[in-house]
Amino acid sequence: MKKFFTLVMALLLMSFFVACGGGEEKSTTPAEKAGRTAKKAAGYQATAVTDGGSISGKVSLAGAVPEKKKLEITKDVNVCGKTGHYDESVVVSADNGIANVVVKIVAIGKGKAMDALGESFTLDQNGCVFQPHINLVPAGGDLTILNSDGILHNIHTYSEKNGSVNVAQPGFKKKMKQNFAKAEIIRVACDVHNWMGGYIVVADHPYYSVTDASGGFELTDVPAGTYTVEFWQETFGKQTQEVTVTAGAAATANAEFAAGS
Ligand SMILES: [Cu+2]
Repeated sequence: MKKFFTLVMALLLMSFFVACGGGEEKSTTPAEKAGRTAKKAAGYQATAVTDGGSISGKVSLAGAVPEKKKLEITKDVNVCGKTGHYDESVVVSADNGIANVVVKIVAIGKGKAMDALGESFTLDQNGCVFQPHINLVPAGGDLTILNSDGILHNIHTYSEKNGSVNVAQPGFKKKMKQNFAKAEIIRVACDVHNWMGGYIVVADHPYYSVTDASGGFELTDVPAGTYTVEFWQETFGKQTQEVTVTAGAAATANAEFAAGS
């Protein structure tokens, strides 16, 4: 009996030490993290956002959902023609949500750290399609460009603020990198396959989002304040809205584009 009692006591003591030890995590405050990861984005200051709010919503198309336009594949059919290709200039869900709309806060001076945008940024050429169609990349950061197809592609960007890129990427060159210094939305095309198109969105702060397949988006950890939110769609252009965010609360900003607008 005495032996049993000693064993129970030992187990109790062990669990006590395990419980205490588990709580000793090395913590990093948001301020430390923000300071450590502040990138070169000129004019933007990373600070700790302790009681931020959010802005979320849906971008919709007014009127009937347009029919998907199938594209004709005229080159490298054995690689590019494996899957169907559709026009991506307006991608609309069954309930009128528009995908691939770039949503951003205009001219926000400070807030969460730049790395909230993500850590690696990759544009793949896969099946002779740019994936993803819209690529976010932080100003001063690298975009990794992959060629998963094993055939010749030619990356060609149409930029105004950054230098233009016009580089062949033969099938054997699986990976290359490009740096974009200034905030801008840049159209990217392939000179070999004229149906290939996408956009590189160079961000000078982390409050950017791209709408998902159903048109939804969310901007998180937004410091309280009143902001201009911009919605950019490659065919319909841009529109803005004023949105007020209160500390710790969720604000809604829905937008609507009309076909032909
Ligand atoms: Cu190509």
